[in-house]
Amino acid sequence: MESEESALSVEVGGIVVHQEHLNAADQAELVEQVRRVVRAAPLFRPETRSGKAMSVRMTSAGAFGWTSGRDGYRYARQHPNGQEWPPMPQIALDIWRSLSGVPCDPQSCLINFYDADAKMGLHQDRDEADFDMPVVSVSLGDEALFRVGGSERGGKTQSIWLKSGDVAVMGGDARLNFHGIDRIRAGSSTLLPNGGRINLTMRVVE
Ligand code: MD3
Ligand code: FE
Repeated sequence: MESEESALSVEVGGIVVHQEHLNAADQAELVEQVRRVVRAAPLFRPETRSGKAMSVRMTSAGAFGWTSGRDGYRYARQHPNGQEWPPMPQIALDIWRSLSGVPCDPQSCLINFYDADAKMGLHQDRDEADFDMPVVSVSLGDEALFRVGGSERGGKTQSIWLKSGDVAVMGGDARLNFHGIDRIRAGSSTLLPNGGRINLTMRVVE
């Protein structure tokens, strides 16, 4: 399997985007691996911290997954249905091993599904124990307008379209930068037969 070295890598707001890191065949295989996860751990719609339903649907793989509920927003060892999360997609794990720059494996692979209208507001990822550990993200399907700022809310931001097969690595000072997805460009990819976008983010949690 995995990928030739990325054709191109660009830096935006301290985040390194390895463009077209995954070739078409590996993208299709990773989609199959994601489908296997979703069959075992169905997508659900978490609530935001303010209690509204998010437009993005989610599930997870690996030892820990992201959940939201009455007891708040947290990493948990079980899906809301009470079962443990399925194993991480192998292609995603291989990407982490080649690009994360750290010798340990991720403990969580969050899988976000965006339909044409979904978005994710600007936020920081700060529920992990060690911010020296990077986050590695893989985009599949329709293009997404990704926005990244600094570590303070309200600062300047930069935007970049993330495309299918792109891998973003958030490490160092960029790890606590505010970021979000403003919109999805419907119909920009044929990878997913019904359209939409899948994003996988791998993290060390503990
Ligand atoms: C920058 N996901 O799951 S991935 C998230 O496309 C999340 O689904 C977005 O933000 C998505 O938390 C963006 C790129 C990303 C992920 C984690 C980051 C950028 C990041 C953590 C720190 C800084
Ligand atoms: Fe995030």
